[in-house]
Amino acid sequence: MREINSIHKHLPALVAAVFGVALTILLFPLNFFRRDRKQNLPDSRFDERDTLFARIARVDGTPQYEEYYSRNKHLKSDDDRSRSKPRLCSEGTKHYHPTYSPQTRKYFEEIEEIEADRIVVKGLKKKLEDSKNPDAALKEIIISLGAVSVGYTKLDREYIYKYKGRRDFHYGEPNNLDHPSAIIFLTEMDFDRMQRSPDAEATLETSLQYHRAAIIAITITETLKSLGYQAESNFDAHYDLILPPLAVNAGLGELGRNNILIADRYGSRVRIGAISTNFPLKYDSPIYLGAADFCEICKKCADNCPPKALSTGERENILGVQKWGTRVEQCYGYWRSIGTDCGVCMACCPFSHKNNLFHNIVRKVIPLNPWVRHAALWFDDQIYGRNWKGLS
Ligand code: B12
Ligand code: SF4
Ligand code: SF4
Repeated sequence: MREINSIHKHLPALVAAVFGVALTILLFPLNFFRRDRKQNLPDSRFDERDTLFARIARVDGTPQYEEYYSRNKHLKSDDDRSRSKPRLCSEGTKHYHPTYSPQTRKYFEEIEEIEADRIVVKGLKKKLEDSKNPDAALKEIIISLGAVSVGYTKLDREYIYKYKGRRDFHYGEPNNLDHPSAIIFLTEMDFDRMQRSPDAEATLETSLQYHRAAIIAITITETLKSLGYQAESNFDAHYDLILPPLAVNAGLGELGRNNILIADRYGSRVRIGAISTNFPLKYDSPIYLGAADFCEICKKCADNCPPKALSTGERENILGVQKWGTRVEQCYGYWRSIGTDCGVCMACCPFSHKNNLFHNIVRKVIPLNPWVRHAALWFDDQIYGRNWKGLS
């Protein structure tokens, strides 16, 4: 009897101890002992002419078309097939929407017309001239223009396209950009609109954020030029740079299985904009979110990608870099068959959940160890489901 009383007396302490030990094991910060997994640089520079959008931009009968497919015969039939399908946002495509699709087109067309506002540039120039810490002031300015994150990084030449190729007039020109640094920033894609992926509303959000990112990049470029520095903008269809790896180096996130950036607090639900420059900048360092480690067990993007364009397997060596690849023809071919830019792999990623207190606590513990990642994935599957439904 005395023994039972004694157990009863000590039961709360015992339960607390067991719970404490379990919690310590679950939250043990194994990442503390993690050796830095530094990314290799790609072993060659990428030719912009080989990017999918540049390939699709070629027009049958032009010298550029003939030149490209004489060197890349194996790509011709796939590309011709994609080109023969209706254009994105066209009437008659599966996900055409009478309001969103024309609006999306209009936003994309307007991006080509964007010019920096001279009065805004004058004000920003003064702000940077008056600042004791222009490097930090520039970050504040970029956030005030609508970005959610900004980072600075050295501009490795491996991330500058070797040749230009998106438009016929510069097709095949060597890209001689030699700026030492890059300013990389992110704009957030609206959570609710992205939940509609692959519907037209998600593509509208793509166009809106491309628009916003272009205004920011062009405004900052003009401001830096007005201070006497060199600068070039990178935004939709106007790229010198491969952006996701630069965003990783600028400390904005990690590369995921979905082959795009998983950013801190926003997951993949971001657009990336950039300015290359010789403006003096203090570089940021890459961060560890546990995201790529989580990708090893998650695979949600690959399982839910409608044309199965993402890998469910191990990372591969792609041009000297260990990463998961994308079957780009499958991805883009699917876009042309439905008339939108899909976006399921951005929207369904558990890291893309809303930026709120609950999800941010989970984001904080995910880097700790593999047990937390398994638990987080199990809860994610229970709460949000494994199969992408979106809101459509
Ligand atoms: C061409 C292109 C496409 C093509 C081809 C993609 C491809 N993998 O090549 C298609 C049409 C398929 C496509 C699809 C999409 N795209 Co896209 N695309 C681009 C574009 C214009 C060029 C990319 C490129 O040069 N690819 C050729 C080579 C480099 O590709 P790769 O070897 O597969 O390398 C990829 C990654 O591994 C990474 N990378 C390359 N080298 C290295 C090295 C290291 C060390 C690391 C860590 C990473 C890394 O960057 C490449 C990104 O595509 C970029 C803008 C830009 N300038 O970066 C946007 C861009 C990558 N796309 C973007 C997005 C969001 C998408 C989509 C989700 C569509 C959508 N709804 O917006 C899908 C996702 C497809 C996927 N899961 O891969 C965003 C990514 C934002 C983010 N969160 O990271 C970008 C940055 C546009 C932007 N300004 O925001 N895209
Ligand atoms: S959905 Fe899962 S596997 Fe895909 S990028 Fe996000 S975390 Fe990684
Ligand atoms: S955009 Fe859609 S089709 Fe392309 S990789 Fe992502 S989920 Fe797959």
